[in-house]
Amino acid sequence: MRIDRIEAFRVSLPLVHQFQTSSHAKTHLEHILVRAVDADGAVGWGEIASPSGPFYSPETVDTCWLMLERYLVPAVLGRDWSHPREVPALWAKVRGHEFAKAGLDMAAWTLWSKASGTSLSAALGGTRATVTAGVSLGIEPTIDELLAQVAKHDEAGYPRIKLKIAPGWDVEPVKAVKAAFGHLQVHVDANGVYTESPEHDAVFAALDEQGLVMVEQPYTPRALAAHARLQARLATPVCLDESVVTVDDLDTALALKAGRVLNIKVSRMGGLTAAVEAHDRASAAGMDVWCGGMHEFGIGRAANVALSSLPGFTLPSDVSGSDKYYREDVVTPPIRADRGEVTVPTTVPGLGHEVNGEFIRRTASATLDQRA
Ligand code: OSB
Ligand code: MG
Repeated sequence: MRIDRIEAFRVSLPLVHQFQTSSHAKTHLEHILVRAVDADGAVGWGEIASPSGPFYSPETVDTCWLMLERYLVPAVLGRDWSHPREVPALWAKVRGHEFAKAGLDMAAWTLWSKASGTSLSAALGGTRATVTAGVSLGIEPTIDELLAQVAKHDEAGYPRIKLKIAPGWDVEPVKAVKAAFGHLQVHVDANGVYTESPEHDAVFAALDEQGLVMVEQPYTPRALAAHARLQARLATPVCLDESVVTVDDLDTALALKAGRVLNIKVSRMGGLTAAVEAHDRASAAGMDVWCGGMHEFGIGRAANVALSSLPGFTLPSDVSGSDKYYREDVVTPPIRADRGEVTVPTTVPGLGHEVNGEFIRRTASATLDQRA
């Protein structure tokens, strides 16, 4: 297989509900959608779901655009490969920039699965026909507003709620949600803003009493030893997100026992190829995994659903329906969750959703177009 043309589109969608994390608030999200065309005219789409600012990872939409244009697209165009697993080797000399790489890797997988007449799920090794979705809720202005958000998603049937926490917004909101919604699985995500300090140690000791499914990324990404020390004294599993960017990071985390759960994100790890490898290694080591999200539009969200159909994804994934985030999505049909279950497309070759290329071209604020 050979990709002869790659286009990329910067597309912005308004969010249904503003999302606040420990670092910033968002009302719109801008992602880069990648369209790859092979020598026979077959098309594969990928999504670069980088946040606009460098607060989750060092990457931004602008750095992704620059890397695509200058290094990554030229590395892929006109090169022969027979399986998408071989594609990351084409840009192996480029260090980092996993979000940008993930969009191209995803385009290669969707192109290959479509051209070979298999669903993306089957191509990745998926075995499940439906996957369980959880929702991720941002920091709300008040506990009452948080409880209203939880109630809305509880009524929609999602079995797991993840709450963003930050110093000053942690034990109290968690206790309020656990008290009102005892039947829900609750998990917290700190996005790395806590430190090893008596004050924060007390927060984790209190959260440990709440029967949470996991505590995600309490400390800054490189602090693997600190995560290991925390895991050693908590009954609650520690989950790693930002700490694991490469499969080598996962090896280090396993060696240090830095956490019992892994959030696998296609974007953070540089694509589906790396995500499948992380799944295989973590599952073999007895680590529970689930698929995290970056508020993906429909292309990345459909890829997350396909990935979540692999057997090791035993915990609910952040693959809530498109309607939790966006009024209008870039794929038809949008991703739908029914009582927290998302059906995995298994019969249609490729992504399993039509990409609305016309909408993407019409709304793009910038376009890149390179040919071999
Ligand atoms: O840490 O998981 C995170 C979104 C942006 C940046 C970081 C994170 C998130 C989410 C999104 O929690 C979850 C989703 O896409 O449903
Ligand atoms: Mg996270």
